Amino acid sequence: MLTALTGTYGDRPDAVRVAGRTASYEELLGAARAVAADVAGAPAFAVTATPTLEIVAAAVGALLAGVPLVPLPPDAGPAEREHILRDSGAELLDVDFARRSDRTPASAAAPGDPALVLYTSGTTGPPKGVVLSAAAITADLDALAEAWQWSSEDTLVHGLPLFHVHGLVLGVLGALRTGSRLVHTGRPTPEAYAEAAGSLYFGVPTVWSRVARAPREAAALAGARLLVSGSAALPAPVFRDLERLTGLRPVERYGMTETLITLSGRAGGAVRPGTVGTPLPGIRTRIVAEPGAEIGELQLTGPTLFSGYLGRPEATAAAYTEDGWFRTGDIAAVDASDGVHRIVGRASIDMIKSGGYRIGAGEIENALLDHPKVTEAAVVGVPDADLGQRIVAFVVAEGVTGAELTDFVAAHLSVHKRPREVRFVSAVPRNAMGKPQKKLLLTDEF
Ligand code: MCA
Ligand code: AMP
Repeated sequence: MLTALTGTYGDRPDAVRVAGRTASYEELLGAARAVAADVAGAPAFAVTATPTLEIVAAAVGALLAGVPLVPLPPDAGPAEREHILRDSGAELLDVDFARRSDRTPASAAAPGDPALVLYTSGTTGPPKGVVLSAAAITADLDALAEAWQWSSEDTLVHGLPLFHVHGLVLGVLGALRTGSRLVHTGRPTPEAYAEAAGSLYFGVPTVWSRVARAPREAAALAGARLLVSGSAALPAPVFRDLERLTGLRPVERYGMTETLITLSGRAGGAVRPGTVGTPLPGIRTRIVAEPGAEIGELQLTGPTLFSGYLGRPEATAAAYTEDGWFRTGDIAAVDASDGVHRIVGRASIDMIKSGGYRIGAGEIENALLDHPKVTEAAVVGVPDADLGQRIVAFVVAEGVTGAELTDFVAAHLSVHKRPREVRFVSAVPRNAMGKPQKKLLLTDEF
């Protein structure tokens, strides 16, 4: 997977730049070898995934040693950290980029062995560990390199978090696979994107909508070759604003932690706003719809799929149909004339996408119910111009403020999982079975 580190494309002093610090491939390899020596033989290891050269060295070290890396969200509170460490059995490693080794430890790892374990939300319960093999990651990166004509001539720029597929797999391992220079801007701000002078840019829709609202910074991207959006739906007005300001039509792609990226528009191809392109090489899709309907659940198969949820064989089995197709839980439609896919929505109201982060309503509800003053809680995603959806919590509670509850969730789980709005109600509407009627919460009455 690490062709750039084997000398294929030569070396350069600024091969990898993360939040203002640069390293050559040789320096990165030396630091990664030291990590590999530290973790060799362990079942897994964890690193706090602050955007730094250290997390890049940890990801490379994991691959060299054949030991899966568990990247911990840097904003995770104690409950989330403890859950991830306990569930994965990983020990937390402190990486020092200045420590170098010139020897790669022997590893018996095979391509199908776990390389990464990424924690992601379901609709209920705590996050599950998604096990990704080196083989799945390599298949995905090669398919994307083909789709985007991504090569060692490129400078990839992004500022996405390094504990999810988008930032870590595409944004770091993708650069090391293709040999493109990497500039991680620390934060995904319009100013930092403009300054970085890249040829290829990655962003979630919230990032692109902020770029589109900063015309001067957006104009600085006109020299790029390709702008790629993913992790949530790119609103058509943002697509049009970007095209007007940069002269580039952004390419949208679709994926999931469990499947990696499976659908994408092509560099040089015709892209239409609101569409996510066609299946990548090796991916097959089908739409499972009610008779007569054109939209239905998107299901897929292919070499980029995960190896399973760590330690949860039932949850893994439930993610597949009886005939072996992965159920995405997304509702989609396919244009019969050209095979271009459109994501229409999600099957479950309990899966929220906010700022490109996937957040399960049940996880937030459980956190709120852990607060001594809260007796009932129901969480929904409400349309939001900046975040796509924003988390709104409806709670029954006395003697506590909304800000206190927001801080409580931010501190216990993650800052990015905090409700952006808390509404106090006298009761959560429920059906005869006692199940919350969340659709009612989205009406004006509440
Ligand atoms: C505010 N802050 C608080 C609180 N309120 N901190 C603690 N407690 C509070 N109550 C602070 C934060 O610490 C932070 O401070 C600042 O407010 C801003 O935080 P936040 O509001 O969360 O940031 P944002 O500006 O809303 O973030 C927007 C974003 C972010 C940058 C677009 O959502 C983002 O990085 N999204 C990317 C998600 C992603 O990569 N998803 C990929 C999933 P300070 O600024 O001081 O730190 S992988 C995937 O989906 C698949 C495979 C795919 O298709 O890609
Ligand atoms: P995650 O596991 O965090 O990667 O979230 C995966 C989910 O993000 C998918 O199931 C979709 O709901 C959503 N998603 C990713 N890319 C897109 C896209 N281009 N358009 C719409 N939804 C997307």
